[in-house]
Formats: sequence, structure tokens, C-alpha cells
Amino acid sequence: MRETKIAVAGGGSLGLLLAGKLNAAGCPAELWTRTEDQARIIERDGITVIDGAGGADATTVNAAMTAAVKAVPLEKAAAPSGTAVLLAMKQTALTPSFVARLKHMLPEEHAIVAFCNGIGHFDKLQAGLPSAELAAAVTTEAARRSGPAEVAHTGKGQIWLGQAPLFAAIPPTYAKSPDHDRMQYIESRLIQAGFTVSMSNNMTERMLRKLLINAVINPLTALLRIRNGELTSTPERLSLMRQLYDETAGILREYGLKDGSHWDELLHVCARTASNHSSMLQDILAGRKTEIDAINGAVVSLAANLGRQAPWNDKITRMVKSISDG
Ligand code: KPL
Repeated sequence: MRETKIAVAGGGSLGLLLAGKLNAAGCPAELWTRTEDQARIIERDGITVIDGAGGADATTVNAAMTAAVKAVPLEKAAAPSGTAVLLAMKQTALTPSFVARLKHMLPEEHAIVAFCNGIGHFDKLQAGLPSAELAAAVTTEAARRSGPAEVAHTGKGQIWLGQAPLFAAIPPTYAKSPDHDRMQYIESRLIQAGFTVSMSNNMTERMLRKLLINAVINPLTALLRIRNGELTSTPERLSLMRQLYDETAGILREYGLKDGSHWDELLHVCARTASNHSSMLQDILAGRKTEIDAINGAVVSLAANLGRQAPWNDKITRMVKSISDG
């Protein structure tokens, strides 16, 4: 098998969780951070992962472990041939200059496995890196960064890996994938690190299901400034959720979302992550740009491709933008 080296791009909650657990399990994975400061602190202190924090997973005992991790700021990172980059970043960080930096630093032989929320990132990556081998990762792991080198693993979930769908066409097409061996290598390292991982041959469905969940939970919790679990606590909030859900599911079905108990899944996610602030609320509270364009804004675009409108998604996108710079 061709040699694969894993690098994790992004020092946020998911990046710290992936890099911390991979290195603790003896799978070296360099972490690429946005700032020099964070890289320095991680090189000095390692990454501490607090498992079972938040009580979302009652079977996990609250326990902390610290792993030594090689960390470098992205602008100084060098990737050897065969690097597989686990992209654990917000879509908002996927700027043209970031993609240009990746193009400059990545060797000819590489793979990018993107864990982003929403849709649209594969189109951006493919446009900027036409020879890239791209894979999609969808995760239900919940984590909260509690410092530059510390992350609380607040909910044990799953990771699905597979082909990267491009939603410009109906039905969606797929980007060029890494070969089978490389995907298996990445899967086996993540399993070794303690994650529950499955290869999926229907990432379109997985991504659409996640998009549906994020399109309902994220903007409503951000606008109402409540935790995920509080969203289902009154009939008025449930009714708002339902309207947004019905409109979004109706559009996503045209792109391959299968009929199923998605409403129940949505309620289950609210319960499972009850004590969490959604990533969009975290962004609003921290004054950061939100991922609204890649989530509800993307649903509006998917509707427009069908010659339809998505008034709930359109209004909620404008409302979130009116309280943030996103
Ligand atoms: O993915 C999430 C997010 O916050 O972005 C959910 C599932 C809503 C958990 O908080």
C-alpha cells in the first residue's frame, strides 16, 4: 500500500478531538493550527481530551488524557507525499486564500477528507485543487474546545466516510475519491483512536440528513440563544422547528434525501446534545462569522436550482446575518 501520513487541519473542537485521540492511540497526526500561539502551546503541553464531559454519554466515565502532538501553524506546515488531510474546519475558514495555501503546500499525491458542516465545500476545494482526491466525512461526535490545547468530548457519536458529493447537479455527482487502500487506512486509524467509523456508499444521503438537522437546530438556537435541548421545550419552538423542517426536507428530497423518520432523528439530536450550544450559537456568542451561507443559504440555492423558493430558509438566513457579520 502507498504510505499515508495523517494531518489534521484546524485547531477547533473537532480538530483537537481528532488530533488528541489519534496521537494518544499511537497514530501520529500532525495538527495544523491557524495561529502560531496555539501551535506553541500544543507543542509544549500536548492536547488534553476530557472524555465523558457534559454527561451526554452516560456510559463514559469523565476522564482526561493528554497526548503529545506535533503542531504547526498552517503557513509553516509541509506535507509529505501521501498526506491525508482531515479538514476539521468551519466552512467560513475555507477562503480562497486558504485553498490557495493548500494548493501550494500539498504534494501531488494527497487526499482531503472534509468534515465540514453544510454543503458547498467540495465545490470550492475541487475548483481550487482540480487534482485533489476528496472524501466526505460526516460526524455526530460532539466536542467543545475549552482552551487552545484542551477539548471536552461532550457526546460520543459516529463518523461516516465516503465519496464527496457535489450538489451543483441533480442528482448530485461525486468528486474524484482517494483510492480504496488509503480510505481503509484512514478508517482503521480513526477506529484505533476510539472512534466508531463506517464507510458509507451513500454520503449524499448522510450529508443531506446532517444538513437538514443543522438547518433547523443551528439558526433557531442561534437566534433564540438557547441550548439544543431547550429547542423542544415549548409548543411555539416546536412549531418553528417543524415549519423550517418541512420546507427544508421538501427541497432536500429532490436531491436524494430518502423518506424516513428524520423528524424523530432531529428530536433525538436535540436530546442527545441537550446541554450543548450549537456551533452557530457559539459563533454568534464569540462574534465570529457563522456558517449560515453553507447551511440555510445553501438550501435557498438548492431550491433556486429547482426553480423553487425557500421562504423560511431565506428569512432565517437574513435574520442570522442581521445579528452577526456572517
Ligand atoms: O452539528 C451540530 C452543530 O452544532 O453544528 C449539532 C448537531 C446541531 C449539534 O450541536
